[in-house]
Amino acid sequence: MENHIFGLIKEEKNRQESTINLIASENYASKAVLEATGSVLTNKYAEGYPGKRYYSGCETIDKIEDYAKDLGKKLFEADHVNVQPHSGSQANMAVYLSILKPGDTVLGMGLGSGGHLTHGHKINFSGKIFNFVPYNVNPENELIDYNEIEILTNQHQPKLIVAGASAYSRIIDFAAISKIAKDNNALLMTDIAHIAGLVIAGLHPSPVSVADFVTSTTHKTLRGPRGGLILSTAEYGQKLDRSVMPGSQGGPLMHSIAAKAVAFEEAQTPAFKEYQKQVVLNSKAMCTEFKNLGYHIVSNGTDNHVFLINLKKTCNSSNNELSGQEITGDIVERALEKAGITLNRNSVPFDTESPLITSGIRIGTPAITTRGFKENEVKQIAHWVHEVIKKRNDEMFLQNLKEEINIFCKNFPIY
Ligand code: DSN
Repeated sequence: MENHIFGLIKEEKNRQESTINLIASENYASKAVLEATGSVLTNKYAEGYPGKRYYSGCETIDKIEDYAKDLGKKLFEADHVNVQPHSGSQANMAVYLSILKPGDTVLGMGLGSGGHLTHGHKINFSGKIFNFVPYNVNPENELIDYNEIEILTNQHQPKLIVAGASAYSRIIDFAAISKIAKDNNALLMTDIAHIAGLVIAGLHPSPVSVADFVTSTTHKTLRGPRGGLILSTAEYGQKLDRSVMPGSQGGPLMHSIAAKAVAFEEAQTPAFKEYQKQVVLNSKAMCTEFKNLGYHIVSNGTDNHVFLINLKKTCNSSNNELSGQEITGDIVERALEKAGITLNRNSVPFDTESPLITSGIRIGTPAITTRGFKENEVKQIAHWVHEVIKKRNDEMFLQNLKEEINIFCKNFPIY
């Protein structure tokens, strides 16, 4: 079928195939996931849960949701799972509404330290409805400061602590935060949207046995369809389900739930574990290459799929090529886009620039690893990024590099 929108979908597919994607929260879903997402399941209304729907004709739908739940529980070794959240934000909202009242105090990682909007930012529903107190990374080493979490918890006696991040490159000690929560009679929600795939593969400690709630998206390292999920202890299962539907959502997106089940099946395979290992190897290799080029990596390295570069501190004494340059995240993001490399500008801890400008960029390896890039390729990409930063005003250079990257990408087809 050729019409305007299908032409544009083709155009977007070509963009994805011919450019390098370093956006840490994106990935390329398998053809099977795409097929389930684009299936006739999109036609069906199924408000409610398996066996308790508000519509007839849900016999097959029930089997699909039950199957997705069984796989999800097995994959994460959780007591209870809800696969209906339309997104990570909806998942977080459903947890908050299941246990908090407006005005309740919650501790969450500040956006500037790598947290997420829904972890209490004042312009987000979370910060508007609840009294969020932010915790930040240590200004010296840029690592989560567990002492500060303990002090703030003692001081504010939150009902809930939210752990997890969108831009943090180190292992998070969920067990330590759980102990602080328990000592203060607070509940713990961990948001593993970014690291879910690493958790499944055993490359990051799982929070499932130490947290009351675990939320995630399904489309980042997990490599499924866009969507969310929530895991909880058996104790909170019923409350949580009511908070998702009817509390904060209506009809579930059954095509997306089916695609989540397909992704869960894929995540059980040895190939998925190998993929996650390579994601981390690539991240570490690329990070080291940037360090060798004189860049300041936030927290001085990475343990996972992502790392941040503070462009304001790019220069060190061994690299005077970059010294004294006034570079911001937005300038680098735009120049890289012209050269066929996509990533996002990102605030760095205690950033003095606005979130629209930023002093940093965030680099992630989930997508490029899916298309088959290994250490050699990611080192090459680090050098390309470096060249673009140096020659960001040279339009001819950026155009030529875009063509070179297009040819390079043809060796690594996505679909
Ligand atoms: N927008 C996602 C990210 O890029 O990390 C978080 O929701």
